[in-house]
Amino acid sequence: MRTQVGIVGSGPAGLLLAEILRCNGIDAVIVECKSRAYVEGRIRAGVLEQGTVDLLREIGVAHRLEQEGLVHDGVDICLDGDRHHINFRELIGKTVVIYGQTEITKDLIQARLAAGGNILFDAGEVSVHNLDTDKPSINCVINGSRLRIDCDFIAGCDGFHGICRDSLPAGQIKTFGQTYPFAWLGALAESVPPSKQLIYVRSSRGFALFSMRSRTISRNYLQVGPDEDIGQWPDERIWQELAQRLGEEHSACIDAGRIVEKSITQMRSFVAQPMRHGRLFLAGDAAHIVPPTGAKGLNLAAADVRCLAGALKQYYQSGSEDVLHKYSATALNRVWKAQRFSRWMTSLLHIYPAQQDFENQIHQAELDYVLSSKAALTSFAENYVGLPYH
Ligand code: FAS
Ligand code: PHB
Repeated sequence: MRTQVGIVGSGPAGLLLAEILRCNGIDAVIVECKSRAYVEGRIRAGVLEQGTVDLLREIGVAHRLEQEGLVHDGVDICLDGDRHHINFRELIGKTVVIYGQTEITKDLIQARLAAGGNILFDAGEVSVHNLDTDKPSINCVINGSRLRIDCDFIAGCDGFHGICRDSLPAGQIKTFGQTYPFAWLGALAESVPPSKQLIYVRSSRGFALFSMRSRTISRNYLQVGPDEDIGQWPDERIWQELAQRLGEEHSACIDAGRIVEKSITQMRSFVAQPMRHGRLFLAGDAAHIVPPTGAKGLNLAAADVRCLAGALKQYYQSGSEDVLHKYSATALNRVWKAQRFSRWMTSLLHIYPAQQDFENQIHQAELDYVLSSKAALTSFAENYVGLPYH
């Protein structure tokens, strides 16, 4: 098979890149190791920056988002029972939209298939080759047959556990990162969210987050130990702990409905740089991971592919590789700022192990200060809604 851009991975990064390229007349093939049902069934992010919404609108994939997305003018932060609303619209005139990553994935897959694009699901033995030449290729097994896809370029959009980042020659890439002494237990439930706002909670028992997917579907999170066993968390215990952390004054509004999915997500910060080697370009979680506190993971993936698609468009229109050569530095400029904000917000809201009591006091004082300072709240708002694109 021959294509202009071979894409490994059909998560948000791969799907969004393929759709932007298609809108610009650039051919792509997506190779995905899982099934369509598996990809569409993954429960992940929920908050979209305005830039991500604008991008989906530009490529004509925002119809359902316009109908079902929930525009939020801010978030609530609850500190030991005291609740504060941070109004982004008042502070900086911007908002965010709540719309599940699952729905974005479904919308993008439907748009691609409806336009005659292809996604090679259930691909086995995926590997990438000849990255240092102008004829890179993707090898895989589809329905038992070996396939080689000859490309001009390859986009590694295969997430943190994919094969593209590890296909770069040893020593060509530097990685940075840290893990956190806690994880998130996420629960998706058929229940009316306790508030129209997202509520981030810092309590002596640990962090909690009350989010949503619609007015009748809630998506809630609890800080748990890094090695927590989900089997120790029956639904009743999850609802009880959420209520205890939110505090007596506000927890009366909690609707303890049926939990339809629960899972534990490890917390890490990770960056691989540069995000390019030869004709292979990394985008999204393949290149970076942020702790989900700041709701940046999906939005960073969108920013990466917006940048990469622009560079590929210039190449195919003019033959110039100037913007392609700048891709990694441009993307990393935004990635590191999102890393900073995500780690900072995680530190403010989570309780670290007892041996870090001094740190916990500092974080509490910092959150106290942020909630009392318009300047600090404005900075929080600028970062949460998404910094301007480069
Ligand atoms: P993805 O991981 O989404 O997609 C990569 C794709 O590549 C997958 O479909 C995978 O099957 C495929 N793939 C992997 N290896 C392959 C191979 N060898 N060959 C072919 N295909 C291969 N972000 C937030 O902002 N808020 C959240 O609340 C949040 N919660 C999360 C919870 C979990 C459990 C996880 C893992 C992540 C969460 N994230 C969250 C981050 C998440 O939303 C990512 O940032 C987002 O999925 C990034 O999209 P992609 O870069 O496309 O990577
Ligand atoms: C979510 O709804 O999944 C969500 C919302 C805000 C976050 C993280 C996750 O900071």
